[in-house]
Amino acid sequence: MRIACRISPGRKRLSKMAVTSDIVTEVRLRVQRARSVAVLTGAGVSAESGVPTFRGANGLWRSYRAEQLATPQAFARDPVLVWRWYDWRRQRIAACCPNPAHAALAALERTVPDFLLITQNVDGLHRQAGSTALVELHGNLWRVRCTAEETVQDLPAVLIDTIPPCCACGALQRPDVVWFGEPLSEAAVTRASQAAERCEVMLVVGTSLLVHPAAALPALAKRRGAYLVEVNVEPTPVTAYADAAFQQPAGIVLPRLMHSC
Ligand code: BJW
Repeated sequence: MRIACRISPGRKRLSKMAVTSDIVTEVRLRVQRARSVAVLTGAGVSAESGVPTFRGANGLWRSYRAEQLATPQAFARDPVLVWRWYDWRRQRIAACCPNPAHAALAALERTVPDFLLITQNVDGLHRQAGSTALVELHGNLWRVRCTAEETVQDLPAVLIDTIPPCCACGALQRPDVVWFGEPLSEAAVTRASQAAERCEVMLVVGTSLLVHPAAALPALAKRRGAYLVEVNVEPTPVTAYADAAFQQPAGIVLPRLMHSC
């Protein structure tokens, strides 16, 4: 199998085949030897499961405007519209299964003493694949939160009877996700930042790195001396300074990189 890859400026360039096997071997060794590994994932890691990404050709934002759906203002204006969109997405995701990329990351967790998977995804597929050292920075689509009491509840994988759903206290329930302009959980950001600061290797997988504060984590890790590996089908702002960048689907690259870990 051939993996297209780039190497960071300053690295000695080898022939394409040699670079390919060399860089795969180097990444494997770095990961095997690391005491501390952090992984940042985005929608691309679930793309091969059939979950739409946000941006790009088939991304959700192509058909829906983010500001009409993923903001607190949108929810205040039209909770029914926002809930219908989330219910539709839940139904889509309910039909999806974790793919080999999710599985490879769940397996990696079991081999690294200090491991954290930081995901921006709300689909729950990492957990379904068996990941437990996990921070869901943008929440989880399978939970609802009362807009008055802030209590959080799990949702079943069926269509919601009454849209918008209400809490026993009478207030509206909302999806337990982070919308634009809303703060992320402080505990989640602290855990993610600390993992980025101390990791020896960071894998950045399937994210466009356009949304903050998650987008700042790879640069933080790199500044603290981490070896940075990117896996994405397209270039991103990190590609230029990653130590290794694989421009192939995560479901192909990750199992290969983790093969002998
Ligand atoms: C594959 C693949 C395959 C495809 N294999 N790869 C600093 C600078 C600038 C702006 C800001 C800043 N700080 C804050 C902001 C504002 C804002 C922001 O970042 N805006 C930018 C858009 C400019 N950030 C916020 O508002 C955040 N809040 C905040 O900072 O609060 C501060 C505050 C403090 C105190 C009081 C009040 C506020 C919140 C951000 C919340 C983001 N929410 C969403 C929706 C979640 C719920 C839902 O799902 O409905 O999160 S938006 C959406 O984008 C979602 C994603 O998690 C997030 C990131 O997207 P992701 O995962 O990168 O997906 P895509 O589609 O963009 O990319 C997919 C990638 O996969 C592509 O690169 C493909 O190539 C690749 N790919 N197939 C490998 N098979």
